[in-house]
Amino acid sequence: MAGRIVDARVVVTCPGRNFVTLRLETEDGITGLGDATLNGRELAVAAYLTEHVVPTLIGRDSARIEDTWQYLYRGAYWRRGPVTMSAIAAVDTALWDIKGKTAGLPVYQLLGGRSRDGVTVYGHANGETVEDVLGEVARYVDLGYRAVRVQAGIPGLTTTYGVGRDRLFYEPADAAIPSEATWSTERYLAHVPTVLARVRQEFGPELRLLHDAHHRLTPIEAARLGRALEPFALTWLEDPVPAELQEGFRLIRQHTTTPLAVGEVFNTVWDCHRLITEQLIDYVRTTVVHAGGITHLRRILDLAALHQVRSGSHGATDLSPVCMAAALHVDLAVPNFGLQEYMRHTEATDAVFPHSYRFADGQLHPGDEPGLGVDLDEELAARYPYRPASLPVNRLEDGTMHDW
Ligand code: KDG
Ligand code: MG
Repeated sequence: MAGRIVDARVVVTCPGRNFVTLRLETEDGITGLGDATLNGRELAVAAYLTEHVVPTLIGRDSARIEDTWQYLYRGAYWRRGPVTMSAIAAVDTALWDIKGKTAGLPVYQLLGGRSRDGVTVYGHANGETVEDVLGEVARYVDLGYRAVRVQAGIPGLTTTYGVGRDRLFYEPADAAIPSEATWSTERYLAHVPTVLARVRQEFGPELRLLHDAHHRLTPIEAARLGRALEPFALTWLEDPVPAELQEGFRLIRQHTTTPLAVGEVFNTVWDCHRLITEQLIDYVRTTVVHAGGITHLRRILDLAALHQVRSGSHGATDLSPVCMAAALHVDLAVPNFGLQEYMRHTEATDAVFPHSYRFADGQLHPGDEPGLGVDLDEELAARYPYRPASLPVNRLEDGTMHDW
């Protein structure tokens, strides 16, 4: 028995980028960690936790994960939204960590045990030119990856989403006041199919290829892109349109057989229930941290399983190793796992969050330590104080605000 929660602390640290972590401790001295990082809005979640959640946790039975989830969700009255759901996620994840440690079992065992041997991941190959991109894809293949997301610079645009300075990680939050990028759908639609064509030609039919449109198209533009990409057999086209409008996917679906993935900005099942039940998407990309923790992600994936929609959890560097570990336990257990994104963290981040998950042969393995298998070195974390950093904004070439 782990017993009652006696301490709850929010740790904000910036080992290269900002992370918000909740650490819970029980009367029996068992600790649990939960990721609460929301890129560019970190302190909003930290304040939500500190001011409104932590006081309600002290004295609460750490074993009651579902009841605590319902308390924080229904009890808030102002439900849903990324800040609230990231805060709930942090508590939920920490409680699963505690339950695993109490039982002496890795979390995936509590979720029903393994459904597969390892979690297949995709890396993030990017470059300004097609030649750069080909070189980066080759590097991922050499590292053992079986799936690669391909992002390229667009001729005529100075910066492009997904193309960064660092090779194994990509950090778009680059300035305290959002930097401004320029976007042209016409230039993008003219160029991207030529890049995917080259990559498919060079690497053959077996390598799984993906591409992220990052919410910038209208449904009919996305339909056109999906159709143009059909010959290159993508595993998925991600976030083709801003997804507030779930019905928008019907139009895309009518025109293309390119599989669709969406969900990194979703917070609850209510953001995607129509997409799932009408089979308008193929992969749902919600994450542990932004969608209410392991408890709620599992609920979304159970609905998805009924409709042959698979998981594709977001795994960018702005989700901490605590979230990555939690995602891997879910990935290993659920019947409808699809693919897991894996953008590597910096060495400094890995040092602050020592973890048992390991990469081998294109797969991640969460390890068999009780709980999540991640720790937080608080002394080291304290050496990296918070630094304000926002995600960029986008304007069309004539200055009109556009989706980033
Ligand atoms: O914070 C925003 C990033 O997580 C996002 O831009 C990364 O789209 C992304 C992806 O698929 O990794
Ligand atoms: Mg994405």
